[in-house]
Amino acid sequence: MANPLYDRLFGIHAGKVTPFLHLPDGQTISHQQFLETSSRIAHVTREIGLKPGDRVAAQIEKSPEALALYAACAQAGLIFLPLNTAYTVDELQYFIENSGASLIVCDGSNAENLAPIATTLGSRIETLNGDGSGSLMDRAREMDTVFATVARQGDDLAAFLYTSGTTGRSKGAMLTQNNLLSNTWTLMEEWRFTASDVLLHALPIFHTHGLFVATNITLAAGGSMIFLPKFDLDQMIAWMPRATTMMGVPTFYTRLLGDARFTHDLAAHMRLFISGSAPLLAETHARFEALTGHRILERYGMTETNMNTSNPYDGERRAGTVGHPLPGIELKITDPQTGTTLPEGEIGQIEVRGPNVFKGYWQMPEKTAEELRADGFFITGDLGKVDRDGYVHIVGRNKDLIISGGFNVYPKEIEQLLDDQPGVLESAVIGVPHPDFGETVLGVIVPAPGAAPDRQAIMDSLRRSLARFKHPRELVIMDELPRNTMGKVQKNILRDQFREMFTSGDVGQT
Ligand code: MLC
Ligand code: AMP
Repeated sequence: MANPLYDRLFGIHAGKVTPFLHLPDGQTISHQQFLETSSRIAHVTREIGLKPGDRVAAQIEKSPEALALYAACAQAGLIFLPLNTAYTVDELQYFIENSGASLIVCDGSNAENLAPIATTLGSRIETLNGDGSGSLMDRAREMDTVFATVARQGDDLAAFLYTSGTTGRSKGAMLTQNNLLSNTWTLMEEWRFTASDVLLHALPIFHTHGLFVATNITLAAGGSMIFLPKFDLDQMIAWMPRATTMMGVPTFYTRLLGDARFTHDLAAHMRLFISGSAPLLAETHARFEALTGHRILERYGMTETNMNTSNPYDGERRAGTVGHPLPGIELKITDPQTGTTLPEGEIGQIEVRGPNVFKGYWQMPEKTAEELRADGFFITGDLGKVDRDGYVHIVGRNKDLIISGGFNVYPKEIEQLLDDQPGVLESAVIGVPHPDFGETVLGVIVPAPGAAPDRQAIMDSLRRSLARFKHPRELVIMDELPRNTMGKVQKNILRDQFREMFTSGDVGQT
């Protein structure tokens, strides 16, 4: 096949007038209309001078046109680099420079801020707003609706997704066409997606979950999506009767359960509810089943690997576990120190190998070698065990990571900024339980001798550099940080100390 990703997900729908996207205003976009939009965008990229293998960085609101940009990149052989809409200009600068993006697609309101970065790099800026307006679509409208798909191999890169690291520097995970496609087929079959499925899609489309898991599977199956710009309870409840399936992070489920309009009857017709990106509490699983009769299907994945494990469609969906390794994917539990495989039932680091595993981090061979073994096993940084029935349990993380509402926050990045603030001697950033986001960010700062750090000024400074979801919900001042005999900060002691800070209900949002 000339271009497996494009041909198998998008090209197969050429000429189909069946609905692909149902929009909140009641409009529907057919497969053919979607393909025409993406082909027009592909022409724009060609006219700008982009060549196969060039990177397209996109920080844009979720819209049909934004999704069509992904398809256009696949068709033109470009590497798609979607970016969280919450990122600040400081954060964007790093991603754009590191990837060497030739084209930046951004919201019109941000074009001026990004112009200096584009000028330095010699890259182009086109704008695309949430309502589909902007220079990209102005140009696209003038283009032909047919584009000759650029030939690509399965091993060619399709996307870069940036993921932060424990050192505080983000790494571009390079995903090939085969990485994405292999996972798509497997999940489509495992979860029995067909052309009759209508997926309630309220996830962002700049991450693996909303872009690859949700969209690719729907495309491969020939189904359709109710394409909501974001998670909104009113919309979720209004549209659920039209859906057959839903995918969400655990916050989606706890929010639905907290709304009296979400009833047994509203969910009765649904075929499947899937959760992932963060741990689903067994208690949420049980409450959901008690109300709706549905057992949420929990799966486990990562940016670098797409999906690794899943609870079964037909068999027992075991609460508090992420199910079995997917077909074609090997999973082992190893000793973090020695790398040797541990006996069944013992806790160690989770390693995975399969066609889903990425190619490495963009221009970071050392980082790649630290996490991706020569034999193809990827060290996930998650700690877990496999029980007697083969179910994988994730029990913790061997990496310093906080997952807030499904978004990853790496403490190091925040600590580096806190340490630089006036009056701060040192800091520690930890994740503590939060009723809505699962975990939330707490900053602990130690004042320099005789100093009295201004917490408000510190928060204002963080706001300028960091995306909102990374901001500490609270900044606590302590005389010193707990350390072990080696001098290492004992974050577990801090986590225990502040465990109930946001669950006892007496602290507001910062
Ligand atoms: C929004 N805010 C968050 C936040 N999302 N803060 C912390 N954590 C988050 N996840 C901020 C908002 O900017 C806002 O700030 C305030 O918190 C409250 O906003 P909200 O209106 O309550 O939040 P909302 O916009 O509804 O977003 C919450 C959410 C969203 C859970 C719906 O974060 C979301 O869609 N998360 C999904 C993330 C995801 O797709 N992850 C997949 C990663 S892929 P203010 O100042 O305006 O009040 C992956 C691999 C895998 O992990 O396995 O899938
Ligand atoms: P990301 O880097 O955004 O892809 O996040 C991947 C991380 O999310 C994994 O390494 C896990 O720590 C976590 N994760 C994903 N799915 C689950 C799940 N079902 N249960 C627990 N953690 C999960």
